[in-house]
Amino acid sequence: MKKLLDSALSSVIKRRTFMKWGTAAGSAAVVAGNALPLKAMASDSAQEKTAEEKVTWSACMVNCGSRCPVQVHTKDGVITHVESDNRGDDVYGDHQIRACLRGRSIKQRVYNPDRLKYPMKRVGKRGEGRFERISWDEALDTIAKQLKYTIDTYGNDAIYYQYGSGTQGYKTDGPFASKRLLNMLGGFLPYYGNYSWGQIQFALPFTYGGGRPAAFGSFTSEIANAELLVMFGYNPAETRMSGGGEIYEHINSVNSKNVRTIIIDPRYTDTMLGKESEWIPIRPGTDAALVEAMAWVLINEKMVDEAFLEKFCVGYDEKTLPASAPKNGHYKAHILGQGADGIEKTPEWAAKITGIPAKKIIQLAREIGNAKPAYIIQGTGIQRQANGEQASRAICMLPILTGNIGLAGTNTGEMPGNFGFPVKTLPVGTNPIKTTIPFFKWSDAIWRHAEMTDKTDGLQGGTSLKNPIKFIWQYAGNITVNQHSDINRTKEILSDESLCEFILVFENHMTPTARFADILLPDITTIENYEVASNGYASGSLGAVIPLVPAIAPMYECRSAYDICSGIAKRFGLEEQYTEGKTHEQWVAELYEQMREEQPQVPTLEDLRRDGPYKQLAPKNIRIALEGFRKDPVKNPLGTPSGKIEIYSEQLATIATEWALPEGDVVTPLPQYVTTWESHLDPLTEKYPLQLIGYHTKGRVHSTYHNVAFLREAVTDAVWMNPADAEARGIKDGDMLKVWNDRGETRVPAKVSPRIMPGVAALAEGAWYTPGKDGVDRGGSFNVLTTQRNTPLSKGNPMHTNLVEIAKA
Ligand SMILES: Nc1nc2c(c(=O)[nH]1)N[C@H]1C(S)=C(S)[C@@H](COP(=O)(O)OP(=O)(O)OC[C@H]3O[C@@H](n4cnc5c(=O)[nH]c(N)nc54)[C@H](O)[C@@H]3O)O[C@H]1N2
Ligand SMILES: Nc1nc2c(c(=O)[nH]1)N[C@H]1C(S)=C(S)[C@@H](COP(=O)(O)OP(=O)(O)OC[C@H]3O[C@@H](n4cnc5c(=O)[nH]c(N)nc54)[C@H](O)[C@@H]3O)O[C@H]1N2
Ligand code: SF4
Ligand SMILES: [Mo]
Repeated sequence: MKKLLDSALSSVIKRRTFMKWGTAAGSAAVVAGNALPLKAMASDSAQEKTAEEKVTWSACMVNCGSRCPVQVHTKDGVITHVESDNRGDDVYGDHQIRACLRGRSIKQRVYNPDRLKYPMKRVGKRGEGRFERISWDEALDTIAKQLKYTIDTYGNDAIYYQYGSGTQGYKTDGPFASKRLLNMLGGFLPYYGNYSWGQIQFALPFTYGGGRPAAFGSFTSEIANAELLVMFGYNPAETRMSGGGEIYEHINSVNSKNVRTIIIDPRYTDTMLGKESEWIPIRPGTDAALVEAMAWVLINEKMVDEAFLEKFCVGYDEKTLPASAPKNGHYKAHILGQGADGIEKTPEWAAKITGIPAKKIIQLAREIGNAKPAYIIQGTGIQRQANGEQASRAICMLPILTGNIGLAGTNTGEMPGNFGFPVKTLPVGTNPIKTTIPFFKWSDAIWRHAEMTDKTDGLQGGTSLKNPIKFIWQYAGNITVNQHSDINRTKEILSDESLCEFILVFENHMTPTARFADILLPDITTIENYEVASNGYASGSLGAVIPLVPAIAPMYECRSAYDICSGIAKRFGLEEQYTEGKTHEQWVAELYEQMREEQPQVPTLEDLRRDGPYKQLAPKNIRIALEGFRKDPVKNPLGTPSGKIEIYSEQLATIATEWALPEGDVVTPLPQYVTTWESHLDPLTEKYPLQLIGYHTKGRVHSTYHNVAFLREAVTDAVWMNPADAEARGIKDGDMLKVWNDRGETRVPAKVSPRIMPGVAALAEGAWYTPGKDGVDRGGSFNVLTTQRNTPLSKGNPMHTNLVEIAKA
């Protein structure tokens, strides 16, 4: 048993190249001064005492959009290795949901030297990372006391439930367990929107109406019915990696008809790699200008679908322009130079903005105009720009103008739709606090809550905040430090302990956010927990019900959030109300039975846990976005005020006049290109000449899996630079660089490559913030460079809009 543990641990630890460590082979492993008590890892559970190998179904539950089952092999209660879904014949439709390298290295996350072992309280200054071990009783007493104090002194709205997507797959634990408790205590300040889709999700309901699945278009299976596939910053080979999900369906669809594929992205991404028909590099933040010039070509060459526009849309030309709009307020006038700005959106005009030659723009417009049908899609990097709302609406103009909507082989221009199996969740009750803040504005709500209103900062459900945030509840997130913008500013805000008085963090590892905790709680990993998960939100047509059974006993003193919250509830005399007399596992089983009553085709829980995930394909009739509307727009109107596709949005026209926007921010009723701060046209380019964009890397999921050493070796963090930009700075591939702007600086090696366009640099987000003694980040952590200034409409995260300078370190 001990031998097995030693070898499991040392195989993890040996690979750890980026932190000093020492192991005493065969005895305790010492990592960064942190003794791993092997005894604490021993399990007493009877079933794990046999020397037989056991295989347990579990899953990778992180927020990558997929959700891959894994088979965890254990011997004597110790994980030996992890296998993917390998059942069946793997034919498309009943294909294996194969985990990527990250999921397959889940053992390295579970047995990680950073693993938290017992509850701790902060000693020293907040953020210093100095902690003292405490008992669970002391931890729970402290949390209960602080909750009570916060509620009595300020009110429940001073407690903020922080964004955190590390256990996206949970249905009964984690976020659900947390919110169930907080609601019982009188509620908490909630956020709306999210870091992933903040802008697109806010903007597109103005065009297509709300009430649909979150900003979701046609399934990627529809690509098989298309003649042309146009992808704006959509990179499924890296960000939709699971064998069950979008990329698999995407490849399957493209290959089945050899569909012509055009990808528009400043980077030559993994989705291309010789499989694309054409790569069109574009200057970041300028997609809307490209679309407008293509609209100019389509209009002038009579390739727009006038009948479609008249019947299904509002605001294309004067025929359907709302009465409240100004004369020539329609899209056609705007494109032809007869609108308010008087600028004709010619290919030459757009060429200067986008960096794409006019001839190429004309050719692309003609291709789209002639392709019947065309499947047009965008990723979410585009909307993580300062004009992200405009760009995401603008891209949808291509399918709208050409009538590529609601038919086989088409897409609305949105992210693809996916099938979600309806697994039941732990009931969380209701939150009496009705005012919500945009997900991105929590750091403001700590220090300037009194200035925040609906019209300035996007509050919803109320017009002001009674209280600042005094208590942050961070479950499975690295947002509070690493994943939010402008780490140096965030640190400044958090280090003033008179502002936010308490930070509670539930984690598996000692992350940059964990270091800022006042009380730090060691959560069990998903491999140590019971759950029944559904497929992820990017699983293509393949729905799944995925069983999780603990492969190993909880390590060290780790506890589940459900158990922790039960313990806090007990201190409020609410234990019985919280648990209803049930353990977490009993909830899982009960909710599963409730689902089976509605979905009788699903196997019993016992069978599911033994045989592995149950799979079910999406019904055919949900795969084409807006199909019902296209068939009968009267019977199936959209959720917009007019019931039609709103090219001109009266709602946005109202917002444009009523909201208080900072200088330089605009909201417009039409989807159009707007220049922004820190664009290629900002005078700041004199000091910081390079546009730095981020992207999500196959090397990790945000910051999760960052501490798996062999993933760091496989996908090195490096800043992409075009050879022309590198040469101008005397930089060679592999050189250590400093990348900086007024907000901060990071050190990261160079990747000099023609895979990135000139004038633009790119760095993967998610690396752990690792400041040196001088305060400069050595970890390649992107968010030392980003700003807390929000986008105009959703008040969201423009994390890919940054001007920087780069030099050899
Ligand atoms: N610059 C820049 N910043 C970005 C982005 C960007 O593109 N650029 N992207 C943004 C986006 S889209 C998102 S969604 C966010 C993501 O931000 P987060 O939601 O913070 O995601 P992660 O960084 O993966 O952090 C998840 C944390 O959960 C922990 N965790 C994993 N499993 C468990 C568990 O079982 N229990 C507990 N308690 N903890 C667990 C992990 O250790 C990790 O620290 O980042 C945003 N930040
Ligand atoms: N492996 C892995 N998978 C993930 C994640 C992860 O961290 N790792 N994160 C998951 C989450 S929560 C999310 S939200 C998604 C995000 O995944 P994506 O939607 O793919 O988002 P990004 O990677 O931010 O950006 C996508 C592409 O947009 C490009 N881009 C940036 N700015 C512009 C622009 O102005 N115009 C154009 N045309 N392109 C631009 C970038 O170069 C990048 O290739 O990925 C999910 N999947
Ligand atoms: S990271 Fe995503 S694609 Fe990879 S195994 Fe986990 S769920 Fe699957
Ligand atoms: Mo995300």
